[in-house]
Amino acid sequence: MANKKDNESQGIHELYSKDPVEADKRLWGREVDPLTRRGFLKKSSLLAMTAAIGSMIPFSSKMPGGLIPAAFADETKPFTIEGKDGLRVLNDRPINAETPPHLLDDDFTPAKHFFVRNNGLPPDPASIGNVDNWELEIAGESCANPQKFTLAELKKRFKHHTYALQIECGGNGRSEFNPPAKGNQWTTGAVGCAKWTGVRVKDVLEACGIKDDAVYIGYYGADTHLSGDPGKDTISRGVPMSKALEDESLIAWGFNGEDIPYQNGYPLRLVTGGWPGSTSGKWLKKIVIRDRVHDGQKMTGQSYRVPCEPVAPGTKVANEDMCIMESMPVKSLITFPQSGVTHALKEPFAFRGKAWAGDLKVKAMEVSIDFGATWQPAKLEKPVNRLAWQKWSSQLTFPQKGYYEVWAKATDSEGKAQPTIVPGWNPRGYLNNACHRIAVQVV
Ligand SMILES: Nc1nc2c(c(=O)[nH]1)N[C@H]1C(S)=C(S)[C@@H](COP(=O)(O)O)O[C@H]1N2
Ligand SMILES: [Mo]
Repeated sequence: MANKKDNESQGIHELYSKDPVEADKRLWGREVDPLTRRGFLKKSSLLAMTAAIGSMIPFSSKMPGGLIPAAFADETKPFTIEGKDGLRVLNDRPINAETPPHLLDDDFTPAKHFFVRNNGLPPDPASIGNVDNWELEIAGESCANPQKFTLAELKKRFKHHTYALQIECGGNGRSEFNPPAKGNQWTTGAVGCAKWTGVRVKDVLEACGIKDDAVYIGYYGADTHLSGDPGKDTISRGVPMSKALEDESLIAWGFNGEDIPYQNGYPLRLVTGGWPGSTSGKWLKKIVIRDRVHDGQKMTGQSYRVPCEPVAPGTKVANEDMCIMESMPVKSLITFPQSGVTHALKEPFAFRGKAWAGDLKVKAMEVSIDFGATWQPAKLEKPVNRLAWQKWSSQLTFPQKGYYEVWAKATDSEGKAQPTIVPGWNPRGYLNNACHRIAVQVV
């Protein structure tokens, strides 16, 4: 019996990612309506779930079906990346590692906790050499006066700016899509917010002359393709001129007052906060000003694109019906306490987190302890500057002992709120901004 239970709890993530309705049935004997995701927990299913969780569930009648209980949180694979600590490694070639939510509790994400998303192999540290001589080239058909700058020249010639900027991978949350999407199975941790220091993209491009027909920029970095072929780019994406010329778009060398960490683009990177992380080119060598939408590696086809119109899960979508992702959707995390915490019934439960909304601001934050049946407002702080994440906090009490999930929901300045379950399925599994949940045992 004990053995059977072990097997089941080991396979729970796999079961839910394959077929959440079937997972509910097999693990708890629970029947769920596949469309509404609602279904009564029969007495026997409730007993099975209560036994696995180890306590009773006061709001069990509100618990939606097809949703893996947050109590069964993810396990960490042992693997170390130099300069990083406590990250969950998804892949080691190329390196992809995400940050568990409780390690995103700092106002600004420290270097050791900032996630890593590499498409290829970072440049050999030995080849980086003296960074004062690191060259950045500005070119492209819509650049009137192409030029090269060394890092020392960039620092000398242009005004320095520091902004706290939030970067989130477009595929963050991919692991919850069903049918599953190929690619790194990010849960919640492909996001971070650091204080970046550099010069404005705008100042540098204007010094090189932006022609009237300019519509987009594209970047190239010094990392190499996994195949080892020097003729192939790993990734070369960009943003429209309007985003590139914003005050907060930086060519940065500083990260929380220090050099940018090696895995995060040392010594120079582009930072376009609030947009898919893939637009913030690392190990930056070249920016092109384009007279068309940039067509570099991973700008075309289905990469970093979603269906222009919503589609049913599992639909094949033609390339011409896929649109480039721009500003990221509203989202939030509970960063304290860690999921799985035990809490004394008599004590008030204090918790907190971060919220962000792409190019917009977060205007409201709400929390729920009854699986989203009712919501209470949380305290929300202003961002330190545009495109920085916002801190929020809350305190509440539980009505009785048992198993609870604390859910958090952010609403952006245009009134769009996070969905409580996974939003629009898309072939590559981007833009999952479902509410974050943590498990709390009240004793
Ligand atoms: N040169 C280069 N830039 C890159 C990438 C890359 O593989 N190579 N990955 C992109 C993607 S998809 C993301 S989400 C962010 C991740 O930034 P980070 O690794 O510093 O967290 O970098 C972007 N910039
Ligand atoms: Mo990404």
